[in-house]
Amino acid sequence: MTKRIPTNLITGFLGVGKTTAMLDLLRNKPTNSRWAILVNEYGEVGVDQAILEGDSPEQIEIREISGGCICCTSSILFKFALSQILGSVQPERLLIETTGVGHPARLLEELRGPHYRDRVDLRATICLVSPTDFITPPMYESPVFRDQMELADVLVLNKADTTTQAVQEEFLEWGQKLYPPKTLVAVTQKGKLDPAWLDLGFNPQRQAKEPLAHESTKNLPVRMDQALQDFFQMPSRGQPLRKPSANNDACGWIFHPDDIFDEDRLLTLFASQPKVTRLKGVFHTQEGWFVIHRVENRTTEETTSYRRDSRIEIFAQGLEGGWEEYERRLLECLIREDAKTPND
Ligand SMILES: Nc1nc2c(ncn2[C@@H]2O[C@H](COP(=O)(O)OP(=O)(O)OP(=O)(O)O)[C@@H](O)[C@H]2O)c(=O)[nH]1
Ligand SMILES: [Mg+2]
Repeated sequence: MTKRIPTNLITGFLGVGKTTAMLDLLRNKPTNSRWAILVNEYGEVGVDQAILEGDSPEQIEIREISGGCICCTSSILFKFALSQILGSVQPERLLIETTGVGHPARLLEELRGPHYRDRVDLRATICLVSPTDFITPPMYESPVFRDQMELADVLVLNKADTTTQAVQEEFLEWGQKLYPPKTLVAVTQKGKLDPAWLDLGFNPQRQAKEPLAHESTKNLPVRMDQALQDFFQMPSRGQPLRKPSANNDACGWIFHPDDIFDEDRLLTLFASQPKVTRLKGVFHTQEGWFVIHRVENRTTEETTSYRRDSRIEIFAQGLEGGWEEYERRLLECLIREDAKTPND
């Protein structure tokens, strides 16, 4: 009989620290235990796989599905990747990161359904919450945010370093009153999750309050042709690939690996964009390769060993000049050939 693979969903809104948490779990996993990661990115240009690849303690099986939520637009691509993981990779554990705007209900249903239940041993769904989202009343109006919290077995306030003790206590008190009761409510920082939480049980009684949240996108045509086309497209120097999302609320770019960015110009550009909800990218700069994040008006930068290309994904609404103008500004951050010194 095939072994059922222990599987967890890591959910949470944009930029709360899901990938950071997965990296921390990978660093602390038992040596020689083979894990696989499936990451879903809403934007067309996946960045999380690059971040995971560039920072994982060892070679790890990662599959990324970008360009929509795996619960709707990209569900066929999800099934394909999952079957491949279950069939050929056969990991000892599978972690699935949903998109920050993803609605986990249909995905959980699918994983519990007849097709996967003999192969997937679904365990606790862990939802991370950021203090800013927790204390921002409009977030409770967001169906996706509400159901991510509703469907979680383990609810964790991350980024404790960015908030007060009072907010942390308020979160614990609020989380412990939710019904059906959460298996665990906790506070952490830097995505630090106790690996034992992964083996807590999954409670099938948890119901989505907003099951139709993604209904409008459920029957969008399968995007196989786009996926294939993307596979064969390559950027050339100074001419990145631009990939806006289907409803234009996000856009991604892939740059040739030999395009070198001026780090200061990039950071200045990102700091001057109040309408950007979330930005993440990997950049080849004159100082080396960096992962840059912008979330909640904070920019952070870390080195990475990823080298394949520079790539960026942005969530923004109402950016002046639209994506074309943004691309022009990104291109202005490139170091021109004739401006390079012989040592570059
Ligand atoms: N200050 C602080 N920053 C954190 C913490 N955890 C994660 N971050 C930072 O938050 C940013 C986003 O982290 P990610 O792990 O990429 O978040 P994510 O939820 O995977 O983001 P998406 O996949 O885009 O939704 C990064 O700059 C992290 O370094 C924390 O506990 N405190
Ligand atoms: Mg992520």
